[in-house]
Amino acid sequence: MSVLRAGSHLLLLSRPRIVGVVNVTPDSFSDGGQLHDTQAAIAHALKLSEQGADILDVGGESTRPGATAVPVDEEIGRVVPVIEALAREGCLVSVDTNKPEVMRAALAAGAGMVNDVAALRAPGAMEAVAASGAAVCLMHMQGDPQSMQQSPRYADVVDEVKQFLRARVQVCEAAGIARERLVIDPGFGFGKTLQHNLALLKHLGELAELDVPILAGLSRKSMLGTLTGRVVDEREFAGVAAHLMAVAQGARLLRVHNVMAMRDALAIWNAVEEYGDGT
Ligand code: HH2
Repeated sequence: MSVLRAGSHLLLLSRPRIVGVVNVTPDSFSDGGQLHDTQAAIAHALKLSEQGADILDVGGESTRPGATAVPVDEEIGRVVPVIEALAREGCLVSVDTNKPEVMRAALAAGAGMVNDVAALRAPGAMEAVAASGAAVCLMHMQGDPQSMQQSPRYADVVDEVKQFLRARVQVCEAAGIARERLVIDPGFGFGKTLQHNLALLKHLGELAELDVPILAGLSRKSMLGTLTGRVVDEREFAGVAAHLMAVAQGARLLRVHNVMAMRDALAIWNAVEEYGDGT
């Protein structure tokens, strides 16, 4: 049975798990000052946990196309107090960052996982995770958030993403990060056209060959908007549908904003999986 070792936590992946998004960015809460934003983020995260999130993914910098970078100290100031409070409550917390300094501060604050859209490619990132017992999500991205959507190109998107992730898994293992601590993610929307995203969703199961749990992050993404004509906060139904398709292709972790909607969908999935063969 597949497990994820994440610091002091051991997460069984016999059924799909929910990663709840906790953005501590000025545009995600009311921006009533740092303390207010911290308290609002903690309250929001605890609500997601009650609703069924297995992992709380705390991020202090937006990675949306064209987003501007946040200085290291500011990012640490945003995420560390939130991580400390959630870890104290016994939650499994992941930090959504690509900066080694932020990783180290978050791990010291109690994070059990690093979620890196750059797959530990920044100098020092690999070492920061290797020196801890934390899990890590390795995501594929073509280019960087500033320019990635300008003209993404692949000869074969599924194969290129798979080869990239295979190489990153090998580098991690060579650095001493055991396979049980690894998660891979094709990075929907990160340097991909609609066509690329659809190909990755349809053929997500091919990544299972790498024998590492797969995370899918489709929640509120622009591909859902393009297909449905819906604005960001009206994409929940489309997101649930897309995530269930990912689960059918073997995804074991789903990064979502609306935990309750995903939990209900997975209740159906899990029941069919468990009892569907009975008489
Ligand atoms: N998507 C976003 C951020 N982090 N991490 C992983 N592993 N996979 C993803 O698909 C992924 C991610 C972007 O989503 P969102 O949280 O809505 O935006 P922001 O980066 O502004 O917080």
